[in-house]
Amino acid sequence: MNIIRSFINGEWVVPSGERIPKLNPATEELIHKVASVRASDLKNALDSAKKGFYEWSRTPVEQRAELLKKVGQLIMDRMDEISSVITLENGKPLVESNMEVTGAQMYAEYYGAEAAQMLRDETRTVDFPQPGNYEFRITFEPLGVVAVISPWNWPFLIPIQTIMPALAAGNSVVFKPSSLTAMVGEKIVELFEKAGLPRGVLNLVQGGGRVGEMLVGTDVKAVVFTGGSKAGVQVALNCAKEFKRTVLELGGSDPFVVFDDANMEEAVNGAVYGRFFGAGQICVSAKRILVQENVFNDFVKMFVEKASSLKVGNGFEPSTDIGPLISREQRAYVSRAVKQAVSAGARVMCGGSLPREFKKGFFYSPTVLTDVSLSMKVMSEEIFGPVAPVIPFRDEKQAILIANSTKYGLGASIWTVDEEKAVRLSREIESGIVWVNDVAVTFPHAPWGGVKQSGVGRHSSRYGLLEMVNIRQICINKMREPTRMWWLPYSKG
Ligand code: TXE
Repeated sequence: MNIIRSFINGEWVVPSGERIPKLNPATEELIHKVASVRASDLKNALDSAKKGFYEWSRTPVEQRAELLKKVGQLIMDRMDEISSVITLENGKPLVESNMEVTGAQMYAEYYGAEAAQMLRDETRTVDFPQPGNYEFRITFEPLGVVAVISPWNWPFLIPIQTIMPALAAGNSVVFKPSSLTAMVGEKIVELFEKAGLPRGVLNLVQGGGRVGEMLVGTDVKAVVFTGGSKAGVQVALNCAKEFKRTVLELGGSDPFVVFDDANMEEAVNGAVYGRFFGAGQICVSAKRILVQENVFNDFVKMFVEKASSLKVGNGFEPSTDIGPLISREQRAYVSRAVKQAVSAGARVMCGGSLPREFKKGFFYSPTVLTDVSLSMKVMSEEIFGPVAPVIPFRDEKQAILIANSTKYGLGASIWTVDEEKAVRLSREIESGIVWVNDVAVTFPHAPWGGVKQSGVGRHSSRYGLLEMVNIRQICINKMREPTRMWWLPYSKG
């Protein structure tokens, strides 16, 4: 039986903690077991990361950036191997795994090319009380050991998105992938090892939520957590005790708003992709579809037609559009939410059940629901599965009201030919990201993150890099006078 390892202090190890079995979500076969770390392994990882930090933080940023570029090259060289491990563990179609790998390479290239310039010292002068009296140097110092905790739905891209800026800034990292995609975690660390990252700068600790919690409780200086809002709150509370820097990229229930002036075919295709890629298990999936009432019926007809034509199957089959859900529990949750909606009056336009043709695998049919209300779970909670509730709206005002009627605030997607209207609406919708006539695209150049229960902080772009540093001011007084007018004593005689 293949055992998934950890990487501590530059060595691959098989810790003696709990063994977590991992099933192939498409076949339910046992593919490997994850060897969880124990507290003593975590301590070793932390000790090693602290030593790694000493060396890495003193390595010139240009040299650090070169290493990231090397990792980017290795990512492309090993694309097929990485993609097939992603599909094996996560279940998504190979073409989506390839998209993940290509996206990750863009991050390596971006931070490899830009980090040095983004972290260059800045100098400002302040004319107080006389011209040029004060000079400020603004410097960007690494924080120390950063914990990176990641989920299973983008098991390759998300760790790369978050590890790259942490390392570029001069931090060392202890990385904990989801136990559901632990082998992808191994692959990531192998790339950095092969690229020649010094010992201790990146450690890998395997295990479930409890290991994540223990890691947050160590003396790491920052936690970059991507996952569900429930665990995110726990992480925030645990970090608050010591004011650890936190970046929390959490769940979402994104509105997808279609106006009557939109290009309908494009909007329908966007909704099909936005809701069903990754089997709907994406933080920025189009989880609630809002359509202006005068085009509602036409939209639904076209949407249902396309959704029901998608092919569900094993991600390794080239004809597959939608793979399985990650686990039996996840599918049961999705199925319960649909049943709850139906019993409260929702109409199933397609799907709404487990596809009959599969004897094994955690598959669920692409589902479209109408006659939904805001109180149903499919509208109020984050449903991680291929389920699209569609709801009509009258005008802009009502669209905003429905769009904001959620505790989440990650992304939103607006479809209209009227750009002014789209921008006006974007500023009213409570979210960190808005796409206009597009959905769920991501680039390293633009900040990514949410508001409300979707989290705090940003990754990607310079904003993401700046989360990984202590922004320091060095204030230099250029005057050469024995006193300042605001110094004691206040009565100067
Ligand atoms: O999350 P979980 P999952 C969100 C997505 C969805 C969730 C799915 O919207 O809500 O992620 O991922 C570890 N202390 N995003 O089910 O269960 C756990 O072992 C410390 C948002 O994996 O929260 C795993 O490694 N760690 C997004 C990781 O946390 C803990 C992009 C996530 O687990 C822990 C992608 C604890 N108390 C997915 N409990 C975005 N906003 O960009 C669990 N873990």
